Order: sequence, then structure tokens, then C-alpha cells
Amino acid sequence: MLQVSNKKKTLAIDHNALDQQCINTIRFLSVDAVEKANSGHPGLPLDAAPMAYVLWTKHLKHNPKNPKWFNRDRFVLSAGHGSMLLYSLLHLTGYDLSIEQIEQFRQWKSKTPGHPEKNITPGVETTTGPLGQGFGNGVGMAIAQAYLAARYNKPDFKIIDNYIYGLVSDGDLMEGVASEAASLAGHLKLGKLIYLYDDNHITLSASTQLTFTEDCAKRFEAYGWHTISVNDGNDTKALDKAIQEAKKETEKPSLILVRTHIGYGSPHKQDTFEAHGSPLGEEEVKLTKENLDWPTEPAFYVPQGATEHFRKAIELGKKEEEEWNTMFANYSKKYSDLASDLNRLINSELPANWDSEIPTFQADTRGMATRVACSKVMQSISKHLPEFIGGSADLNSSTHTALKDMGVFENPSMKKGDTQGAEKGDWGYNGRNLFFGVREHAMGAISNGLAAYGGIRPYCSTFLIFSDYMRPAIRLAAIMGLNVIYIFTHDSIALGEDGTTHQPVEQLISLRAIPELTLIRPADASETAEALRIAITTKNKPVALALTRQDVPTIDRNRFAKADNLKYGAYILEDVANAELVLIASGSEVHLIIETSELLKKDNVRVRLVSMPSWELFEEQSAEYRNQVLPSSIELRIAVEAGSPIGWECYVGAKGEVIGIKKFGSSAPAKVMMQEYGFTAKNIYDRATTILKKQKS
Ligand SMILES: Cc1ncc(C[n+]2csc(CCOP(=O)(O)OP(=O)(O)O)c2C)c(N)n1
Repeated sequence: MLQVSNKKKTLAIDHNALDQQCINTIRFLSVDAVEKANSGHPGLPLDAAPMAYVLWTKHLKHNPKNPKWFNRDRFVLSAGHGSMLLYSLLHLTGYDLSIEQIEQFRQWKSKTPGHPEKNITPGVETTTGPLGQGFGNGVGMAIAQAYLAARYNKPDFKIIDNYIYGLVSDGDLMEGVASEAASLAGHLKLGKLIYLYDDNHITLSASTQLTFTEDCAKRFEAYGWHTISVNDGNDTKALDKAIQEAKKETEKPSLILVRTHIGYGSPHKQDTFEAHGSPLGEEEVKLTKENLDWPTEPAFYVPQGATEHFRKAIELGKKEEEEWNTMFANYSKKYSDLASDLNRLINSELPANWDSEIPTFQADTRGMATRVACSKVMQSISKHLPEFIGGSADLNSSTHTALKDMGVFENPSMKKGDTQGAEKGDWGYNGRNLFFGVREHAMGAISNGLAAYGGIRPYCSTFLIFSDYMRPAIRLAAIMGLNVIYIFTHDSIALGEDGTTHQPVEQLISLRAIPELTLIRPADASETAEALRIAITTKNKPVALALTRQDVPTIDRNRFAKADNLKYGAYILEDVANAELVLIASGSEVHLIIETSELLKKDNVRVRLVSMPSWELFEEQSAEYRNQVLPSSIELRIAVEAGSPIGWECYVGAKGEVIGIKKFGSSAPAKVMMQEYGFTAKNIYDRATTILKKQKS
């Protein structure tokens, strides 16, 4: 019988002694690691250890010796600040995470960073820490699960058969992104999604009484979720029963609301925000250990019995994976095409013919918007790539990102309806068009989950201006190296009449500021095709495309350099012997520099034209190549881009100029906007003439 002596007494529960020992092992490994690092969050592991223990030892299907086994259950610690809870579980159940790594919590180059990071710690499915993101990631994983199951399972073979579990906190549920994602998950009836809510009534600096008093069960029921309440977070039997019930509910995602007490067992800090994010302190650690009948010495104590119990996961996981491998082998015999296709997806490989139907675009002075060209290319590749699924935040008719005839990812009880993109094809979990609704932030977080699950190449789309609504998720995709493709259209003030609020100015540079994200702003239909080729073939990195709303000419590639030079990030579009001036541009402004060069040629100015669709791709090239395109010997350079000029200085040099935008846009037709903001061949010509004169004088 465990009796906790503290100011707010919690219920005394009869625990099985081994369970109790294991739970306390999780608790005190976490507490000791935080103490040693002198930094971290002990409160959550102390309160959530019982639910995590029940989930990980009685339900979670995983193979600690092969964290990448495809049919494993996924576990998302959305409350990433509780990272030590996850590291304790990974260490104890036998992942490649030694006790030394636990002792190195939060230290330079350890495998136990402050918040969980995919690719650093084996078994961490997604990088969390920014609250709410993990919640959205789990929804994405559940969509990926449902899609792949619908596509590859057969009545006699449940090849894709796993759950997505998550641990979410007050902070997670307060964040808007979680509400967006929860609303969609409920609508989609994602029955394989099960979240445990650590309902401890305390956040970082206060009690939730000040900020978060709604009835969460009712809120989630209204979203279409199945909810279960567990009144005592230490009641392992009730927790087990709740998870069992949640697994039985196949048509709704489940939220298990578990009433816990932050910093459980700490005589002076339980139920206070002081337990949230600072070490308990030496004396309080001692008192807490005594209070929970735990030896005060040594630190990082793991009883032999607990190790043996947790490590059963290794044998069990091995057996489960072997059984699955046998099933897969039989599946391969009966459904060889499906099996090899799925294998290809799991290994992130492309089929040989994936790009065989990408159109070639002929020179055309009227041309087409790059968003339209992108749509054409997407249609041409989508039939070869079942892993290519995605959608927009209610902007299909503007971004043109629907995959024609590829169906709609919907809960199977939905009747076909009006989609504005009028996609034919199946409606159900095998549909390939995702309708995110007007939920950009969740779209970003869900796309990360789709990519993190594996087997999927997700794309998502909205206007470039609303990339701001997705930024936290884009940043995490970049940190994780996830293959998400962002299709941002209406990429400049040239979108016209929608006006100031819709016209991006600082968005291109703010995306370029995100490390490990490749941004491509193609100039015409041909460059757009190449940009998509890069997006699909890029491994372990997100790629964003910035596309025009307005038509742009399709460049004559017999006269100008070939569009496949886009892969170098910047390339010489047209050259002349002994060039004295370089005009550089991206996207729609490339056509302006072409026009300008005609004017300058009449004055016998020797102009080199450079198309620069991607800074990041250019920076990947050798110094030699970069110097060949933008040689230091040509000091007069003008860069033109209908966006913030910030950053272009390094490409134009001290004597160069940037024609960009330093203020917000305005509401007017596209042509007027471009004219008023100086994006005319005449203005570029005048600026060029001025700097040429200055140099000669
Ligand atoms: C988006 C975001 N905002 C703020 C923070 C800083 N932060 C970390 S934990 C936390 C609140 C913690 O409350 P809760 O989620 O209930 O966790 P608990 O106190 O129970 O550990 C905050 C504000 C964050 N990690 N992410």
C-alpha cells in the first residue's frame, strides 16, 4: 500500500509490487538525470510514469532492437519537455540508449538532448518540444496508417496494423494547432489514434485554473473523439482498462484523460509549478525517494527485477517482427505487385519510370502561371507514385494542387460531395487528396507526421503569405529532415487585387532563413518541372516551391540555357563575351531581366543574365561553379525579386544593387502593382544605366 504524505493527499492504491518498482524506476531515472544535468523537467515523468509504464509494457507493439520495424506502433511524446520519461522508457526496454547516455542528459553530443529529437535518439519517432506539434504529428501518422492499410491490406493480410499513441499535456491541448488537428482527426474517424492526456492542472508558471478551465472531455467529444476518464493517474488497472477500451473503439480517435499530480511524490513540490521545469534539488530528491520507498542512493538505480521485466520487450518485439516478416513473405507470394510496391515505399525508393510523363513545355510568350505548370507536372507523376499524397488548406481551386481522379481521403462513412476540385476516384482511406480544411498550422504538423510515419511523400499547399501560419511545423520538418513538399502559390505582390494582407513581402527571406529547407522559386513552366523533380528526388529535407498566380512566359530554351540547370540553384541563362553587368532574378522577375537586357543591348551594354531559383541549391555547388556564375571580376550586378531585398546583398556585392520591396503591398491589379513597385524593364534599365555611368565616371 503506497501512502503519499503531502499537502494534497492522493488516493492510496494497491499496486502490484513489481509494477510499482518499474514505475519508480522510470520516475527516478528521470529525476536523477534532471538533477545531474541541473536542468530539465522532473514533474511530468513523476506523474506520468504509471500511464507510460502500462502503455509500454502491456500495449505498445515495438521491437527495441529494430526501432524502424515498419509495423510497430508509434509513440509520440507531444509534451516533449518530459523527454526524460521517454529516454527512461527507451533505455529500460532495451533500445540502443545506454545508462551512460541517460547520465549525459542534455550534454554536448549526447543521445539525450533536452527535448526528444528524431534521428538523434533511437526510438524517438518525431521531434517535439514546441507544444501542440506532436499532437498534430500523431494525427498525420494516423492518416498515413489508414492510407497505407487501405491500400495494401487484404482481408487475409493485415500488413499495416498498428496504433499511434501519444502523451499530451495541458500545454499541448491549449495550443491552437492541437485543436485544428483534433477537429480533423475526429472528422476523419481515425480510430487507431489514442492519446493519453496528462491532466495535472499545472503548466510552466501557473495553475490551469487561470487559463484552462473548459471541460476537455466534452470538447473532444464535440470533435468526434471517444473519451475515457481515469480519475487516478496511479491506478494502473484503470489505465490498462482505458487503453484496452480505446483500442476497441475503431471509428473514433480516443482521448484518455488521466488525472495526475505533477511532481508526484515530492513532499514540497507536488501539485506546484515548481515541479514542472527545474531540478527538484538534492534535499527534495532525497525526500521524494524516501516518500516513494525508493533507495536514496545510488543515483540512476535500476533494480535487477525492473530491468528483467522491461527487457521482455526485446524478446516480444523480436517475435512480433518475425511473425510479421513471415506474414509479409506470404503476402509477397500472393500479392507480389503490392508487396514490392510497399517495399519500395518503405525504403523510400522511386520507381524507374516515375518521371517518364513529365511534360516538356514549349516556348510561349503568353506562357502559364507556374502554379498551373506545377499542377500539370503533379498529375504526370502522381500515377507512378502512390506515396505522393497531399492537399491544401481549402485552396485547391487556387493552388491547383488536387490530384485529378485520385479520390479523396475521407472517413469511409462519408458520401461523395462537392470538393471544388471535383476529384473522381475513391472516397475513403485510399483516397489521395487530403482536405485539410482551413487549418494551415495543423496541415504543417500533420504533413510532418505523414512523412515521419514513413512510406509517404506528402505535399501540402496554401498561399505563400500563409506559410507564416505553418512556420513552426516547417521549422520542425527542417530539423527532422522530413521529405515534406510545400507548394506555396500567389508568391508576390503580383497576386494583385486581394491586396496588402495577401501579398507576401518578407516570406521568401523568412523561409530562406530556415536552415535545411530548400526554397525554389522557378521562373517558368520548364523550371517548375525541374523544381518538382528536385522536390521528389531530394532525400531527408523539406522542399518549398514558390509559384506565381499570374501567367509568365515559357522561356525559349533553344535560345536560353536549359531549365535542368535549375538543379545548380543559379545558372547563366544568357551570356556574352566580357560581360560587364550581371542581371540576376528569380521567378517571375526573370522575364523582366530578359526584357531589360534587350534594352541594354541597344546601348551596347554587355549583359549576363542569371536565373537564380534557389539560394540553397546554389550554396551546395562548388566555389568554382559559384564563381563561374557570379565572378568577383564582374562587380556590377543587379538582383531583382518581388520580395524583401534582405540577403541579396551577398550575391550582388558592394557595388551591386537589389530591386526588391521594403514596404507592404497594396490592393490593385497585378500590372499596376508591379509598375508602381518598380518591377518594370524600364526601371531596371534606368538603375543599370546609373550604376554603369557611376563606374565609368
Ligand atoms: C509552443 C510552446 N510554447 C511554450 C513552450 C514553453 N513551455 C514548455 S512546457 C510549458 C507548459 C507546460 O505545461 P504542461 O503542458 O501542462 O506540462 P506540465 O507542466 O504538466 O509538465 C510551456 C509553456 C513550449 N515548449 N512550446
